[in-house]
Amino acid sequence: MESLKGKTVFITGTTSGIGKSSAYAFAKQGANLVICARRLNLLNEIADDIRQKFGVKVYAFSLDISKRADVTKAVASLPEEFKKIDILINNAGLGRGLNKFYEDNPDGWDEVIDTNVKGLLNVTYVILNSMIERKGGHIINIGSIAGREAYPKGAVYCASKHAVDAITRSIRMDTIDKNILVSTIDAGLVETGFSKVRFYGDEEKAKNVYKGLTPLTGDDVADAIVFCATRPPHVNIAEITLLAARQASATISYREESK
Ligand code: 8X3
Repeated sequence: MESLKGKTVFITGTTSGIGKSSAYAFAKQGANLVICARRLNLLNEIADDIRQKFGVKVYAFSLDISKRADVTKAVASLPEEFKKIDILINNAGLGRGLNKFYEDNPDGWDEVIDTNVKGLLNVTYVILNSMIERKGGHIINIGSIAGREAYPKGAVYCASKHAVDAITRSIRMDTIDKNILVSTIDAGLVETGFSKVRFYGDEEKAKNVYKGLTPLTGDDVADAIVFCATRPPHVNIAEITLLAARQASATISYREESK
């Protein structure tokens, strides 16, 4: 296992779920963190807790990744000691609604595409350029099973995650001579705030998504991300598809009444 000690890891969407779990998992391995999200208070609490628990350096700032000018400015004005990003984890993303396309609320589309696709492009563009300048880096995208399969009622979310898959593969080709690694982690049912956001705060609907089986946790996915980031230099984990044990595909799961 390659050491993460002293490496700088930039994580988007770090206030909850996979992003938050990743921040703790990388800090535990001695990595310093650059973390961002829209909710600064919560982000600062996480940053303080991580500094205290693991003694690593953490730089936290508020960012809406869908605003390209803000992303460019924020990355350019990182404090000197955080400028050299070794690993970028493109985690920020969301779904809005689970409806047949012709019944869907178009208001959710922009948010999904602007964050999952354009936001990822905005962040990747600036950080990748700095990695190329320094001749090395690792980009780890958080895709989804929705980027491997389309499923009913998921047209826009699935499209956004298929886009992440295409971006991952294209950038891997574009940077093949630049000592850059590009990976994607595509998870299925992970119990985080994802479904609550997708259902606009409806807890009951969110809970039902994971009913009858034991879903993955953010920590399970963070484990896979750390694995991906700690292979010897001649190895690239191009993609990992991570499913709950009782999930066979995006739409096929085995659920038990008692769970
Ligand atoms: C979230 C997983 O199955 O709801 O990326 O699309 S799923």
